[in-house]
Amino acid sequence: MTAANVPTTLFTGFFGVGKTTAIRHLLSRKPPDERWAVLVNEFGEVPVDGAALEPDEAETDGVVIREIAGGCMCCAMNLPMKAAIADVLRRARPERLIIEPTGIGHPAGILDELRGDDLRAAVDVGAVICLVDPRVVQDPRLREVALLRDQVHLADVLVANKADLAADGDLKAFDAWARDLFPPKAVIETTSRGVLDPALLDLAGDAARAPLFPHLHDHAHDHGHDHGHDHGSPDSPDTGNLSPGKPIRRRSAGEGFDACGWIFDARDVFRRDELVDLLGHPGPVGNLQRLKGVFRTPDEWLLIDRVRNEMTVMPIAYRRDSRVEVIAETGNTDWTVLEGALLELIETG
Ligand SMILES: Nc1nc2c(ncn2[C@@H]2O[C@H](COP(=O)(O)OP(=O)(O)OP(=O)(O)O)[C@@H](O)[C@H]2O)c(=O)[nH]1
Ligand SMILES: [Mg+2]
Repeated sequence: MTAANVPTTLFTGFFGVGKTTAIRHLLSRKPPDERWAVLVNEFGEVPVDGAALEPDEAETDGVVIREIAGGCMCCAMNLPMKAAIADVLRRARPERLIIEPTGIGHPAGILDELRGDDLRAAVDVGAVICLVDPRVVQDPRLREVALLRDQVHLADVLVANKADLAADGDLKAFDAWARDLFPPKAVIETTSRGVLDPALLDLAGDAARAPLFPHLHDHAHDHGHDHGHDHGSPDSPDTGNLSPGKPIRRRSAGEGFDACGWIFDARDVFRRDELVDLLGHPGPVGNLQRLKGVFRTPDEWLLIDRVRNEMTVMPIAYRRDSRVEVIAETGNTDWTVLEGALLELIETG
């Protein structure tokens, strides 16, 4: 039996705005007897969101997480995304599908795929939900960067997340800006920690919303394939040959950003305080946009999550391997120095 009309929701928004947090919250409200699938497409080659989404043991029922690594736009809009959607529908047979593209993914490409001949019958595309940080609404970048404008423009639902970190003035500016957009949004929300009404997943989308910059995703190949991953196998790197002290390193680049990720053997144990200190001040990394990692430390496994200068550290249930992904604006980042510093923090003996 093939999948038909699986309700599908797309979460968009820039690096670190809170997409995964919102999805995690919605998963926590999933009716216990339903099966949901989440497809996460990350910019770098070493995906970490899957670890963050991995539910506690008690909640594993009925949630399938699938990651596609190397989500620079050329790939996200291309075969791997379509193949991954078809594959997850076929294998997981979900009753609901949630898709999180990379923070710089162009939603038009994914929507084209979802509404195209191959997937149209399988999915029922609901509202597109775009998260923004209300603190940047007054930042000219949101108005000028074509990609971010299209993320906002194509959304049916616009959510100001991280309201707890925003000033009243930011929230007022967000509201005025959001209400002024044309065509108008179906829903405008303000929230913190991604707390959203699950009913948004059943809201119909407006397929007539057209991108302002429809050719943006066609041009993505201009950046060249210096990220060297195999387009035929979009899954996480093979970790079969890992050994202690010898991490796998994967670099990628595109759209003005460089990413580097490492996966360490599960037997590598990192000295906690120095690790937190290093990732808070990671030396010769240019304009750091995003850092996500899971690490084994002597007492517990930690999720370390940094969005520009804001960092959080918390225990995590994931135990498979230590891994970290760093995204910086293209520049003079020396990844070798960071790798050396990380290796220094592995406990010996
Ligand atoms: N203070 C605060 N932190 C938040 C809120 N929402 C998310 N965060 C934190 O912001 C960081 C990034 O959240 P994610 O949910 O991973 O963001 P994302 O959009 O999925 O990030 P990428 O997938 O890397 O683009 C995490 O440390 C979250 O805990 C919020 O409302 N308030
Ligand atoms: Mg995410």
